[in-house]
Amino acid sequence: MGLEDQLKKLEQNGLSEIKNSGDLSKLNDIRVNLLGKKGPLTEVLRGMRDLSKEDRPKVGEFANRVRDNLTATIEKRRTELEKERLNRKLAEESIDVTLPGTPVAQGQPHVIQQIIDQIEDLFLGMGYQVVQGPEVELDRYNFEMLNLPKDHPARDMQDTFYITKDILMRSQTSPVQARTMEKHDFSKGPLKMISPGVVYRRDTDDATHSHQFHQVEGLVIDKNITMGDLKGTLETLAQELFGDRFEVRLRPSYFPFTEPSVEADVTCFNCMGKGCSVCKYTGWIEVLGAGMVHPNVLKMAGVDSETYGGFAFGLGPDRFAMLRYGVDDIRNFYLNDVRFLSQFNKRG
Ligand code: 2NL
Repeated sequence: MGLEDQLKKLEQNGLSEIKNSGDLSKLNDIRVNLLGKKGPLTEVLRGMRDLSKEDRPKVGEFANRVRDNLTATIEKRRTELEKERLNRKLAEESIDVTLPGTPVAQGQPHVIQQIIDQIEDLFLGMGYQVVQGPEVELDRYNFEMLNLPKDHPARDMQDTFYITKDILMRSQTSPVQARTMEKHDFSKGPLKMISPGVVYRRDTDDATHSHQFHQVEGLVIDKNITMGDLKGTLETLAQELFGDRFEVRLRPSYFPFTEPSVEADVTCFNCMGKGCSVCKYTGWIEVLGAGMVHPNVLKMAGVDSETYGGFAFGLGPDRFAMLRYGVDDIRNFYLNDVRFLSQFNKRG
């Protein structure tokens, strides 16, 4: 067989081998076999030494074309196989974007804190400052400065956690207000503050009593503050926490630190004032205590009680939460059972 025939046969065999090659590594083997130094093409080209000078360029050109054709076909096949491999990979590794995601457990502020946050936002919006203070207090700030005389029953060892004769766990957040009033420079403007926080009483825990609970107290001191200012403020608070249609009613009461003192009721959320078992058929629910700051309290904090006066109120976020969510046992708030607390997860 002449060299040209050998080349033609080699080309045909090569092309069909390339066409039938099923994967990239086989294709590479084929390329090395066909075109490598020990391959048939090199072998044929070596035979060109024996050709005449006239035949050599013609056969040489033919051989080059065969090599180029084989090389180009191998490249084409390689591109095809690579594309196939990529498509296979994409199909195998495809992500089903419609699959439901893995839920991430998310916490939320404690339900009592949610209520405190809401109260803070409201009063911050009305220009009040939010002030915190120590839970371990001096008797002086917790009682003395709030016009609670030494023989007052609230100062009884039975009712308060005393640490020493003069140091106690605060039984209200008023000491924070006494401290703030004492420091306030009234020539720079009025004092408007709320003090949210934890307070302590020596109570035996039951459905309606907890030895540790929360209080938010509010205090405004300025010239010409009236009971009307107090009532308007409490109405704004009730409507923020319960809804637009809620009204506030003040009843006379007694606290040592206010004179006059009042108890504030809001429209019963259950019957909207008609009378039901929740409000004991009065149409009203008691939610907080308040009053005009007692002149003695002003004097003891170094405030001129002839020029300045103000109102104060104290409320229990625990009671608010119980009313709002129909919780009948205060201890639920302190057991930290996630099954209970997660019910108040606004994020669901
Ligand atoms: C309640 C209601 C109240 C106050 C707290 C207060 C604070 C200062 C001056 C005057 Cl610094 N008053 N706080 C006033 C009225 C009621 O709490 O049921 N307390 C046992």
